[in-house]
Amino acid sequence: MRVDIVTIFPEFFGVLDVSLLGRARREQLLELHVHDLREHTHDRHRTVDDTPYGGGAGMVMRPEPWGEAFDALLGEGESDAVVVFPTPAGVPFTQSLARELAEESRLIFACGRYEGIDARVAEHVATRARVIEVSLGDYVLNGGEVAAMAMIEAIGRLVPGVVGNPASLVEESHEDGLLEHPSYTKPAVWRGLEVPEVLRGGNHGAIAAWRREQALERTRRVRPDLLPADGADA
Ligand code: 6GU
Repeated sequence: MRVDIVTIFPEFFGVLDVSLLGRARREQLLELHVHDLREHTHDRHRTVDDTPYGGGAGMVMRPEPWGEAFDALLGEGESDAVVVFPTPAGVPFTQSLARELAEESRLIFACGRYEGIDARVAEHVATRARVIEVSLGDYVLNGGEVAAMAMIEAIGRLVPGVVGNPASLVEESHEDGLLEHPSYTKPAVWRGLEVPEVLRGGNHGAIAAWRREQALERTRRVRPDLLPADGADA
């Protein structure tokens, strides 16, 4: 998979060199390219923003640098890339969207700052590629950079080969619509706290049933919105 990121803060993305994604990058499972939006400005101050039409607080990113950046990335004709605009006004980013995007050959993340990007940019890019505006959740970040990083990590680890043991992807929170059961390792007793007996038994049927019950209980307690409204087990 190839991922392009356009940002006025390329240095944010240095962390993509460490850990699992860093290795995936070195092994060429993920090809990541970070682009500085200011390369597409032509004035002395490398201006990327201006005051909003209609008034109001804050600044809006001007469309021209974005237009040039997309011209450079998309080329002529229709592109097979999916363009992601991280924004708190987008559709929720979920594990299912991460799975869908992990199947794509090319993603472009357009990271806006300030009060957003002139709305014509997404409208224009949508005539040349598939565009989605995506939000991490119901809170506000200063810009799309940290959100893009979170999405790239969630998507990147689903690309085949990035996570060493694919079985570990199956048992996680959200993969089956439930939160994950609690996990334990050695020692069996730590500071007076015991690992549940059933996990030390080796009865795999009993262990699976216990884990499912724990996952259900935890989901009911902290995320009842994830369960079907009729109260039936997921
Ligand atoms: Cl994707 N961007 C920004 N700026 N804030 C957010 C967000 C995205 N998701 C939640 N808050």
